[in-house]
Amino acid sequence: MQKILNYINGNLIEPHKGEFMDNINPATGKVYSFCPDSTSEDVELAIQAAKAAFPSWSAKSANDRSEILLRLANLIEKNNDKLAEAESIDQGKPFWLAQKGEIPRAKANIHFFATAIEHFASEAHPMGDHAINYTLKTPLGVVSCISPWNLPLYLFTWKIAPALAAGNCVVAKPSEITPMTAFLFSELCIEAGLPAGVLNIVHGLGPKVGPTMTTHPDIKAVSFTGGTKTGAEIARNAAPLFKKLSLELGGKNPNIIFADCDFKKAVAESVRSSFTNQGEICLCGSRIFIERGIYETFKTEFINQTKLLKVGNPLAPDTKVGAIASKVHFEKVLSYIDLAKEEGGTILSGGNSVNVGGEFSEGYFIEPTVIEGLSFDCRTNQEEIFGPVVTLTPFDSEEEVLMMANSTEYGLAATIWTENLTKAHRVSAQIKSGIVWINCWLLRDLRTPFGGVKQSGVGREGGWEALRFFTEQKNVCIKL
Ligand code: TXE
Repeated sequence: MQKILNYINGNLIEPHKGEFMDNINPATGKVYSFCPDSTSEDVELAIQAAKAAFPSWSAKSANDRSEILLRLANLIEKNNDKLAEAESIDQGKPFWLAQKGEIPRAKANIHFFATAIEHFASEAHPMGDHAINYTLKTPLGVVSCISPWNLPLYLFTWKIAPALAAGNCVVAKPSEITPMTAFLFSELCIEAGLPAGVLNIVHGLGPKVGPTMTTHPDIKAVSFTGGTKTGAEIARNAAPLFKKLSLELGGKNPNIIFADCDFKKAVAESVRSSFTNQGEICLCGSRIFIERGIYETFKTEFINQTKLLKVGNPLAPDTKVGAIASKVHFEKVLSYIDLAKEEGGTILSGGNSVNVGGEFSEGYFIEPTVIEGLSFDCRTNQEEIFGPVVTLTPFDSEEEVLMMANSTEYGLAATIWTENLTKAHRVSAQIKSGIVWINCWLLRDLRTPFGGVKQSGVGREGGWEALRFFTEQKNVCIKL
Protein backbone atom coordinates (compact mmCIF):
# COMPACT_ATOMS: atom_id res chain seq x y z
CA MET A 1 0.00 0.00 0.00
CA GLN A 2 1.25 3.48 -0.85
CA LYS A 3 3.14 5.40 1.81
CA ILE A 4 2.86 9.16 1.75
CA LEU A 5 6.12 10.85 2.73
CA ASN A 6 7.10 14.15 4.24
CA TYR A 7 8.88 16.63 1.96
CA ILE A 8 11.74 18.17 3.92
CA ASN A 9 14.81 19.93 2.60
CA GLY A 10 14.04 18.81 -0.95
CA ASN A 11 13.72 15.12 -0.03
CA LEU A 12 10.78 12.79 0.37
CA ILE A 13 11.37 11.13 3.71
CA GLU A 14 9.67 9.03 6.37
CA PRO A 15 8.78 10.73 9.65
CA HIS A 16 11.51 10.75 12.30
CA LYS A 17 9.80 8.09 14.44
CA GLY A 18 8.83 5.97 11.42
CA GLU A 19 5.16 5.98 12.41
CA PHE A 20 2.27 6.14 9.96
CA MET A 21 -1.52 6.46 10.21
CA ASP A 22 -4.21 4.90 8.07
CA ASN A 23 -5.47 7.06 5.26
CA ILE A 24 -9.06 6.17 4.44
CA ASN A 25 -10.99 6.40 1.20
CA PRO A 26 -14.29 7.88 2.45
CA ALA A 27 -16.28 6.34 -0.41
CA THR A 28 -15.34 2.80 0.66
CA GLY A 29 -14.52 3.36 4.32
CA LYS A 30 -11.31 1.36 3.70
CA VAL A 31 -7.65 2.16 4.29
CA TYR A 32 -5.94 2.78 0.97
CA SER A 33 -2.63 4.43 1.92
CA PHE A 34 -0.57 5.50 4.91
CA CYS A 35 0.07 9.04 6.08
CA PRO A 36 3.09 10.04 8.20
CA ASP A 37 2.23 10.49 11.87
CA SER A 38 4.86 13.19 12.28
CA THR A 39 6.02 14.72 15.55
CA SER A 40 7.60 17.98 16.62
CA GLU A 41 11.02 16.57 15.59
CA ASP A 42 9.86 16.50 11.96
CA VAL A 43 8.56 20.06 12.22
CA GLU A 44 11.87 21.13 13.75
CA LEU A 45 13.73 19.55 10.85
CA ALA A 46 11.45 21.33 8.38
CA ILE A 47 11.89 24.68 10.13
CA GLN A 48 15.67 24.32 10.11
CA ALA A 49 15.62 23.43 6.38
CA ALA A 50 13.42 26.45 5.67
CA LYS A 51 15.66 28.71 7.73
CA ALA A 52 18.74 27.56 5.83
CA ALA A 53 17.02 28.09 2.46
CA PHE A 54 15.69 31.55 3.29
CA PRO A 55 18.76 33.74 2.58
CA SER A 56 19.14 32.51 -0.96
CA TRP A 57 15.40 32.24 -1.80
CA SER A 58 14.63 35.72 -0.48
CA ALA A 59 17.64 37.16 -2.32
CA LYS A 60 16.38 35.90 -5.69
CA SER A 61 14.77 38.44 -7.95
CA ALA A 62 10.99 38.36 -8.15
CA ASN A 63 11.40 37.25 -11.73
CA ASP A 64 13.56 34.24 -10.76
CA ARG A 65 11.08 33.12 -8.12
CA SER A 66 8.25 33.70 -10.54
CA GLU A 67 9.84 31.45 -13.18
CA ILE A 68 10.18 28.53 -10.80
CA LEU A 69 6.60 28.93 -9.58
CA LEU A 70 5.31 29.13 -13.15
CA ARG A 71 7.03 25.81 -13.89
CA LEU A 72 5.16 24.38 -10.91
CA ALA A 73 1.86 25.81 -12.16
CA ASN A 74 2.45 24.21 -15.55
CA LEU A 75 3.19 20.86 -13.94
CA ILE A 76 -0.11 21.01 -12.05
CA GLU A 77 -1.87 21.61 -15.35
CA LYS A 78 -0.02 18.74 -16.99
CA ASN A 79 -1.02 16.41 -14.13
CA ASN A 80 -4.55 17.79 -13.80
CA ASP A 81 -6.45 14.52 -14.17
CA LYS A 82 -4.08 12.50 -11.99
CA LEU A 83 -4.39 15.09 -9.21
CA ALA A 84 -8.17 15.28 -9.66
CA GLU A 85 -8.52 11.52 -9.34
CA ALA A 86 -6.32 11.50 -6.23
CA GLU A 87 -8.38 14.32 -4.70
CA SER A 88 -11.63 12.54 -5.44
CA ILE A 89 -10.44 9.28 -3.86
CA ASP A 90 -8.90 10.99 -0.83
CA GLN A 91 -11.65 13.51 -0.11
CA GLY A 92 -14.82 11.91 -1.48
CA LYS A 93 -15.73 14.73 -3.89
CA PRO A 94 -16.92 14.03 -7.45
CA PHE A 95 -13.99 13.57 -9.83
CA TRP A 96 -15.43 16.04 -12.37
CA LEU A 97 -15.57 18.76 -9.72
CA ALA A 98 -11.87 18.36 -8.93
CA GLN A 99 -11.00 17.97 -12.62
CA LYS A 100 -12.87 21.05 -13.81
CA GLY A 101 -12.78 23.24 -10.73
CA GLU A 102 -10.33 22.61 -7.96
CA ILE A 103 -7.16 21.40 -9.63
CA PRO A 104 -7.33 24.11 -12.31
CA ARG A 105 -7.83 26.56 -9.44
CA ALA A 106 -4.73 25.17 -7.67
CA LYS A 107 -2.80 25.87 -10.85
CA ALA A 108 -4.37 29.33 -11.07
CA ASN A 109 -3.37 30.10 -7.46
CA ILE A 110 0.30 29.48 -8.23
CA HIS A 111 0.12 31.23 -11.59
CA PHE A 112 -1.65 34.23 -10.10
CA PHE A 113 0.92 34.90 -7.34
CA ALA A 114 3.87 33.99 -9.56
CA THR A 115 2.86 36.82 -11.88
CA ALA A 116 1.55 39.18 -9.17
CA ILE A 117 4.90 39.31 -7.41
CA GLU A 118 6.47 40.91 -10.47
CA HIS A 119 4.09 43.86 -10.03
CA PHE A 120 4.29 44.14 -6.25
CA ALA A 121 5.92 47.57 -6.01
CA SER A 122 7.18 49.77 -3.19
CA GLU A 123 5.43 53.07 -2.53
CA ALA A 124 7.21 56.42 -2.27
CA HIS A 125 5.93 59.42 -0.29
CA PRO A 126 7.79 62.64 -1.11
CA MET A 127 7.48 65.38 1.55
CA GLY A 128 7.60 68.50 -0.57
CA ASP A 129 11.19 69.15 -1.58
CA HIS A 130 12.83 68.37 1.74
CA ALA A 131 12.41 64.60 2.25
CA ILE A 132 11.30 61.40 0.64
CA ASN A 133 9.98 58.16 2.13
CA TYR A 134 10.03 54.80 0.46
CA THR A 135 8.46 51.65 1.83
CA LEU A 136 10.22 48.33 1.41
CA LYS A 137 8.20 45.13 1.53
CA THR A 138 10.47 42.38 2.67
CA PRO A 139 9.70 38.68 3.21
CA LEU A 140 9.12 37.60 6.80
CA GLY A 141 11.36 34.52 6.94
CA VAL A 142 9.90 31.11 7.75
CA VAL A 143 6.11 30.91 7.83
CA SER A 144 3.55 28.18 8.56
CA CYS A 145 0.63 27.33 6.32
CA ILE A 146 -2.03 24.96 7.68
CA SER A 147 -4.90 23.88 5.47
CA PRO A 148 -8.11 21.82 5.83
CA TRP A 149 -9.67 18.77 4.19
CA ASN A 150 -12.56 20.21 2.19
CA LEU A 151 -10.68 21.69 -0.80
CA PRO A 152 -7.27 20.15 -0.13
CA LEU A 153 -4.89 21.18 -2.92
CA TYR A 154 -6.87 24.32 -3.75
CA LEU A 155 -6.55 25.76 -0.23
CA PHE A 156 -3.03 24.45 0.27
CA THR A 157 -1.75 26.30 -2.82
CA TRP A 158 -3.84 29.39 -1.99
CA LYS A 159 -1.61 29.88 1.05
CA ILE A 160 1.80 28.69 -0.04
CA ALA A 161 1.77 30.48 -3.42
CA PRO A 162 1.77 34.06 -2.01
CA ALA A 163 4.14 33.04 0.80
CA LEU A 164 6.71 31.63 -1.62
CA ALA A 165 6.25 34.33 -4.26
CA ALA A 166 6.96 37.01 -1.64
CA GLY A 167 10.28 35.30 -0.81
CA ASN A 168 9.41 33.40 2.36
CA CYS A 169 10.28 29.79 3.08
CA VAL A 170 7.37 27.66 4.16
CA VAL A 171 6.54 24.81 6.49
CA ALA A 172 3.13 23.55 5.41
CA LYS A 173 0.71 20.97 6.69
CA PRO A 174 -2.27 19.63 4.78
CA SER A 175 -5.08 18.03 6.74
CA GLU A 176 -4.31 14.50 7.94
CA ILE A 177 -7.72 13.55 6.50
CA THR A 178 -6.68 14.46 2.94
CA PRO A 179 -2.87 14.33 2.58
CA MET A 180 -2.57 12.75 -0.87
CA THR A 181 -2.54 15.70 -3.28
CA ALA A 182 -0.07 17.65 -1.13
CA PHE A 183 2.22 14.62 -1.38
CA LEU A 184 1.82 14.46 -5.17
CA PHE A 185 2.43 18.21 -5.22
CA SER A 186 5.74 17.75 -3.36
CA GLU A 187 6.87 15.45 -6.19
CA LEU A 188 6.00 18.23 -8.64
CA CYS A 189 8.03 20.73 -6.58
CA ILE A 190 11.08 18.52 -7.01
CA GLU A 191 10.39 18.20 -10.76
CA ALA A 192 9.98 21.97 -11.08
CA GLY A 193 13.38 22.56 -9.49
CA LEU A 194 12.14 24.35 -6.38
CA PRO A 195 15.33 24.72 -4.30
CA ALA A 196 15.63 22.41 -1.29
CA GLY A 197 14.09 23.73 1.93
CA VAL A 198 12.06 26.51 0.30
CA LEU A 199 8.86 24.53 0.83
CA ASN A 200 8.61 21.77 3.41
CA ILE A 201 5.51 19.64 3.84
CA VAL A 202 4.99 17.87 7.14
CA HIS A 203 2.08 15.43 7.34
CA GLY A 204 0.45 14.54 10.62
CA LEU A 205 -2.18 15.20 13.24
CA GLY A 206 -3.01 18.83 13.93
CA PRO A 207 -2.79 18.65 17.73
CA LYS A 208 0.53 16.76 17.50
CA VAL A 209 2.48 18.85 14.97
CA GLY A 210 0.38 22.02 14.97
CA PRO A 211 1.68 23.56 18.21
CA THR A 212 5.33 23.53 17.03
CA MET A 213 4.24 24.97 13.68
CA THR A 214 2.44 27.83 15.38
CA THR A 215 4.63 28.68 18.36
CA HIS A 216 8.22 27.93 17.29
CA PRO A 217 10.42 31.05 17.69
CA ASP A 218 11.58 30.83 14.07
CA ILE A 219 8.03 30.92 12.68
CA LYS A 220 7.13 34.51 11.83
CA ALA A 221 3.57 34.09 10.60
CA VAL A 222 0.79 31.52 10.56
CA SER A 223 -1.79 31.26 7.83
CA PHE A 224 -4.58 28.87 8.82
CA THR A 225 -7.85 27.71 7.29
CA GLY A 226 -10.03 25.35 9.28
CA GLY A 227 -12.51 25.16 12.11
CA THR A 228 -13.22 28.17 14.34
CA LYS A 229 -12.29 26.22 17.49
CA THR A 230 -8.87 25.31 16.10
CA GLY A 231 -8.39 28.88 14.90
CA ALA A 232 -9.12 30.16 18.41
CA GLU A 233 -6.58 27.75 19.88
CA ILE A 234 -3.92 28.84 17.39
CA ALA A 235 -4.65 32.50 18.16
CA ARG A 236 -4.44 31.82 21.90
CA ASN A 237 -1.00 30.28 21.51
CA ALA A 238 0.52 32.41 18.76
CA ALA A 239 -0.81 35.90 19.56
CA PRO A 240 1.23 36.38 22.78
CA LEU A 241 4.31 35.50 20.73
CA PHE A 242 3.45 38.37 18.34
CA LYS A 243 3.30 36.21 15.24
CA LYS A 244 1.36 37.51 12.27
CA LEU A 245 -1.90 35.59 11.97
CA SER A 246 -4.30 35.04 9.12
CA LEU A 247 -7.29 32.92 10.12
CA GLU A 248 -9.94 31.74 7.67
CA LEU A 249 -12.56 29.97 9.75
CA GLY A 250 -16.10 28.69 9.54
CA GLY A 251 -19.27 30.08 8.06
CA LYS A 252 -23.05 29.80 8.33
CA ASN A 253 -23.87 31.71 5.23
CA PRO A 254 -27.29 33.19 4.45
CA ASN A 255 -28.76 32.89 0.97
CA ILE A 256 -31.50 35.52 0.63
CA ILE A 257 -34.14 35.06 -2.06
CA PHE A 258 -36.35 38.07 -2.74
CA ALA A 259 -39.65 37.61 -4.58
CA ASP A 260 -38.40 39.81 -7.44
CA CYS A 261 -35.45 37.50 -8.22
CA ASP A 262 -34.82 35.68 -11.49
CA PHE A 263 -36.57 32.60 -10.15
CA LYS A 264 -35.01 29.97 -12.41
CA LYS A 265 -31.48 31.16 -11.78
CA ALA A 266 -32.04 31.60 -8.05
CA VAL A 267 -33.29 28.04 -7.61
CA ALA A 268 -30.57 26.42 -9.74
CA GLU A 269 -27.74 28.37 -8.10
CA SER A 270 -29.16 27.80 -4.64
CA VAL A 271 -29.11 24.05 -5.23
CA ARG A 272 -25.48 24.42 -6.31
CA SER A 273 -24.52 26.64 -3.37
CA SER A 274 -26.15 24.19 -0.95
CA PHE A 275 -24.73 20.88 -2.12
CA THR A 276 -21.54 21.44 -4.14
CA ASN A 277 -18.71 19.39 -2.64
CA GLN A 278 -21.28 17.74 -0.30
CA GLY A 279 -21.83 21.16 1.28
CA GLU A 280 -18.25 21.04 2.56
CA ILE A 281 -17.23 24.52 1.43
CA CYS A 282 -17.01 27.33 3.94
CA LEU A 283 -18.84 29.49 1.35
CA CYS A 284 -21.86 27.21 0.91
CA GLY A 285 -25.19 28.87 1.67
CA SER A 286 -26.64 26.77 4.46
CA ARG A 287 -29.52 29.01 5.53
CA ILE A 288 -31.91 29.89 2.73
CA PHE A 289 -34.29 32.77 3.50
CA ILE A 290 -37.16 33.11 1.02
CA GLU A 291 -39.61 36.02 0.77
CA ARG A 292 -42.98 34.67 1.79
CA GLY A 293 -44.76 35.42 -1.49
CA ILE A 294 -42.66 32.86 -3.37
CA TYR A 295 -41.85 30.54 -0.46
CA GLU A 296 -44.02 27.61 -1.55
CA THR A 297 -43.10 27.74 -5.23
CA PHE A 298 -39.40 28.11 -4.43
CA LYS A 299 -39.57 25.24 -1.96
CA THR A 300 -41.28 22.91 -4.45
CA GLU A 301 -38.81 23.63 -7.23
CA PHE A 302 -35.79 23.51 -4.89
CA ILE A 303 -36.83 20.09 -3.60
CA ASN A 304 -37.52 18.81 -7.14
CA GLN A 305 -34.02 19.78 -8.23
CA THR A 306 -32.40 18.47 -5.04
CA LYS A 307 -34.01 15.07 -5.60
CA LEU A 308 -32.30 14.85 -9.00
CA LEU A 309 -28.81 14.99 -7.43
CA LYS A 310 -27.25 11.57 -7.67
CA VAL A 311 -25.34 10.44 -4.58
CA GLY A 312 -22.68 7.83 -5.15
CA ASN A 313 -19.28 6.75 -6.44
CA PRO A 314 -17.19 9.94 -6.55
CA LEU A 315 -15.40 8.75 -9.67
CA ALA A 316 -18.62 8.22 -11.70
CA PRO A 317 -19.32 11.05 -14.15
CA ASP A 318 -23.01 11.39 -13.22
CA THR A 319 -22.40 11.65 -9.46
CA LYS A 320 -23.37 15.04 -8.09
CA VAL A 321 -22.85 14.37 -4.37
CA GLY A 322 -19.92 12.21 -3.30
CA ALA A 323 -18.84 10.91 0.10
CA ILE A 324 -18.41 12.94 3.30
CA ALA A 325 -14.69 13.40 3.97
CA SER A 326 -14.35 11.32 7.13
CA LYS A 327 -16.31 9.05 9.46
CA VAL A 328 -16.09 11.59 12.28
CA HIS A 329 -17.49 14.31 10.04
CA PHE A 330 -20.17 11.95 8.62
CA GLU A 331 -21.37 11.26 12.16
CA LYS A 332 -21.27 14.96 13.01
CA VAL A 333 -23.47 15.86 10.02
CA LEU A 334 -25.96 13.08 10.83
CA SER A 335 -26.08 14.24 14.45
CA TYR A 336 -27.12 17.71 13.23
CA ILE A 337 -29.95 16.19 11.19
CA ASP A 338 -31.15 14.48 14.39
CA LEU A 339 -30.81 17.77 16.24
CA ALA A 340 -32.88 19.54 13.59
CA LYS A 341 -35.69 17.02 14.15
CA GLU A 342 -35.44 17.48 17.92
CA GLU A 343 -35.66 21.21 17.42
CA GLY A 344 -38.94 20.76 15.55
CA GLY A 345 -37.71 20.82 11.96
CA THR A 346 -39.47 18.96 9.16
CA ILE A 347 -37.27 17.05 6.74
CA LEU A 348 -38.56 17.90 3.26
CA SER A 349 -35.97 15.87 1.37
CA GLY A 350 -33.14 13.49 2.29
CA GLY A 351 -32.26 13.27 5.96
CA ASN A 352 -30.54 9.90 5.89
CA SER A 353 -27.23 8.23 5.24
CA VAL A 354 -27.13 6.32 1.95
CA ASN A 355 -25.88 2.80 1.35
CA VAL A 356 -24.54 3.04 -2.17
CA GLY A 357 -23.89 -0.73 -2.23
CA GLY A 358 -21.11 -2.86 -3.64
CA GLU A 359 -17.61 -1.67 -2.83
CA PHE A 360 -19.16 1.53 -1.45
CA SER A 361 -21.41 -0.11 1.11
CA GLU A 362 -19.22 1.11 3.99
CA GLY A 363 -18.79 4.62 2.53
CA TYR A 364 -19.84 7.84 4.22
CA PHE A 365 -22.72 9.04 2.05
CA ILE A 366 -25.55 11.37 3.11
CA GLU A 367 -28.57 12.43 1.08
CA PRO A 368 -28.82 16.13 0.26
CA THR A 369 -31.09 17.27 3.04
CA VAL A 370 -33.62 20.11 3.11
CA ILE A 371 -35.27 21.15 6.36
CA GLU A 372 -38.00 23.68 7.19
CA GLY A 373 -39.91 24.84 10.20
CA LEU A 374 -36.97 25.85 12.40
CA SER A 375 -36.56 29.12 14.24
CA PHE A 376 -33.71 31.30 12.99
CA ASP A 377 -31.97 31.14 16.35
CA CYS A 378 -32.03 27.39 17.03
CA ARG A 379 -28.70 25.51 17.06
CA THR A 380 -29.28 23.97 13.61
CA ASN A 381 -29.52 27.51 12.21
CA GLN A 382 -26.65 28.92 14.24
CA GLU A 383 -23.90 26.28 14.18
CA GLU A 384 -21.75 25.26 11.24
CA ILE A 385 -22.78 21.82 9.96
CA PHE A 386 -20.51 21.80 6.92
CA GLY A 387 -22.40 19.09 5.08
CA PRO A 388 -25.23 18.59 2.55
CA VAL A 389 -27.84 20.12 4.84
CA VAL A 390 -29.80 23.34 4.31
CA THR A 391 -32.71 24.99 6.05
CA LEU A 392 -35.52 26.99 4.42
CA THR A 393 -37.04 29.94 6.30
CA PRO A 394 -39.67 32.42 5.04
CA PHE A 395 -39.39 36.16 5.67
CA ASP A 396 -41.72 39.14 5.32
CA SER A 397 -39.47 42.20 5.22
CA GLU A 398 -35.92 43.32 4.51
CA GLU A 399 -35.53 44.28 8.14
CA GLU A 400 -36.54 40.83 9.32
CA VAL A 401 -34.30 38.95 6.92
CA LEU A 402 -31.30 41.13 7.78
CA MET A 403 -31.85 40.47 11.47
CA MET A 404 -31.98 36.69 10.86
CA ALA A 405 -29.10 36.67 8.36
CA ASN A 406 -26.85 38.60 10.75
CA SER A 407 -27.85 36.62 13.83
CA THR A 408 -25.03 34.04 13.85
CA GLU A 409 -21.54 34.34 15.29
CA TYR A 410 -20.18 33.84 11.76
CA GLY A 411 -19.82 36.34 8.92
CA LEU A 412 -18.04 34.84 5.95
CA ALA A 413 -20.27 35.10 2.87
CA ALA A 414 -23.83 35.94 1.85
CA THR A 415 -25.82 35.60 -1.35
CA ILE A 416 -28.66 37.91 -2.39
CA TRP A 417 -31.12 37.23 -5.19
CA THR A 418 -33.09 40.22 -6.51
CA GLU A 419 -33.52 42.03 -9.81
CA ASN A 420 -33.85 45.33 -7.93
CA LEU A 421 -30.45 46.98 -8.07
CA THR A 422 -31.12 49.51 -5.33
CA LYS A 423 -32.31 46.81 -2.96
CA ALA A 424 -29.28 44.66 -3.77
CA HIS A 425 -26.90 47.48 -2.81
CA ARG A 426 -28.92 48.42 0.27
CA VAL A 427 -29.05 44.88 1.63
CA SER A 428 -25.43 44.03 0.86
CA ALA A 429 -24.32 47.15 2.74
CA GLN A 430 -26.11 45.88 5.83
CA ILE A 431 -25.01 42.27 5.70
CA LYS A 432 -22.29 41.50 8.21
CA SER A 433 -19.93 39.37 6.17
CA GLY A 434 -16.65 39.65 4.30
CA ILE A 435 -18.10 38.57 0.95
CA VAL A 436 -21.47 39.25 -0.70
CA TRP A 437 -22.58 37.70 -3.97
CA ILE A 438 -25.52 39.24 -5.80
CA ASN A 439 -27.32 36.98 -8.28
CA CYS A 440 -24.42 34.53 -8.33
CA TRP A 441 -22.39 32.31 -6.02
CA LEU A 442 -18.71 31.43 -5.80
CA LEU A 443 -17.79 33.76 -8.64
CA ARG A 444 -14.20 34.47 -7.67
CA ASP A 445 -11.63 36.96 -8.89
CA LEU A 446 -8.31 36.14 -7.22
CA ARG A 447 -7.49 39.85 -6.89
CA THR A 448 -10.35 40.48 -4.46
CA PRO A 449 -9.99 40.31 -0.67
CA PHE A 450 -11.21 37.01 0.74
CA GLY A 451 -12.13 36.44 4.37
CA GLY A 452 -14.71 36.90 7.07
CA VAL A 453 -15.83 38.98 10.02
CA LYS A 454 -16.86 37.94 13.55
CA GLN A 455 -15.90 34.28 14.21
CA SER A 456 -15.28 33.60 10.53
CA GLY A 457 -11.75 34.84 10.88
CA VAL A 458 -9.17 37.55 10.99
CA GLY A 459 -7.40 39.07 8.00
CA ARG A 460 -7.91 38.75 4.28
CA GLU A 461 -6.39 36.47 1.67
CA GLY A 462 -6.20 37.08 -2.07
CA GLY A 463 -4.55 39.65 -4.30
CA TRP A 464 -2.29 42.23 -2.69
CA GLU A 465 -3.73 41.40 0.73
CA ALA A 466 -1.97 38.04 0.75
CA LEU A 467 1.32 39.51 -0.46
CA ARG A 468 1.09 42.22 2.21
CA PHE A 469 0.42 39.59 4.86
CA PHE A 470 3.51 37.62 3.88
CA THR A 471 5.78 40.70 3.92
CA GLU A 472 6.96 43.17 6.50
CA GLN A 473 6.87 46.83 5.57
CA LYS A 474 9.80 49.05 6.38
CA ASN A 475 9.62 52.77 5.78
CA VAL A 476 12.84 54.60 4.99
CA CYS A 477 12.78 58.38 5.31
CA ILE A 478 15.59 60.43 3.72
CA LYS A 479 16.05 64.12 4.43
CA LEU A 480 17.18 65.80 1.24
O1 TXE B 1 -10.88 20.98 11.34
P1 TXE B 1 -9.55 21.48 11.96
P2 TXE B 1 -11.73 19.70 11.71
C1 TXE B 1 -15.09 23.32 10.20
C2 TXE B 1 -16.23 22.36 10.02
C3 TXE B 1 -15.75 21.14 10.72
C4 TXE B 1 -14.98 21.75 11.87
C5 TXE B 1 -13.91 20.87 12.45
O2 TXE B 1 -17.37 22.82 10.67
O3 TXE B 1 -16.77 20.32 11.17
O4 TXE B 1 -14.38 22.88 11.31
O5 TXE B 1 -13.17 20.26 11.42
C6 TXE B 1 -5.04 21.37 11.67
N1 TXE B 1 -2.70 23.46 15.72
N2 TXE B 1 -14.20 23.40 9.07
O6 TXE B 1 -11.64 19.37 13.16
O7 TXE B 1 -9.15 20.59 13.09
C7 TXE B 1 -5.58 20.11 11.08
O8 TXE B 1 -4.59 19.10 11.13
C8 TXE B 1 -2.45 23.62 14.42
C9 TXE B 1 -14.32 24.58 8.28
O9 TXE B 1 -11.40 18.63 10.81
O10 TXE B 1 -9.68 22.91 12.19
C10 TXE B 1 -5.90 20.55 9.68
O11 TXE B 1 -4.72 20.61 8.89
N3 TXE B 1 -3.16 22.99 13.45
C11 TXE B 1 -13.23 24.75 7.37
C12 TXE B 1 -6.44 21.96 9.91
O12 TXE B 1 -5.94 22.35 11.18
C13 TXE B 1 -4.17 22.19 13.84
C14 TXE B 1 -12.55 23.60 6.80
C15 TXE B 1 -7.97 22.08 9.91
O13 TXE B 1 -8.52 21.15 10.78
C16 TXE B 1 -4.47 21.99 15.21
C17 TXE B 1 -12.46 22.50 7.71
C18 TXE B 1 -3.69 22.68 16.16
N4 TXE B 1 -3.91 22.56 17.47
C19 TXE B 1 -13.30 22.44 8.79
N5 TXE B 1 -5.52 21.15 15.27
C20 TXE B 1 -13.24 25.96 6.47
N6 TXE B 1 -13.35 27.14 7.04
O14 TXE B 1 -13.09 25.85 5.27
C21 TXE B 1 -5.85 20.82 14.01
N7 TXE B 1 -5.03 21.44 13.13
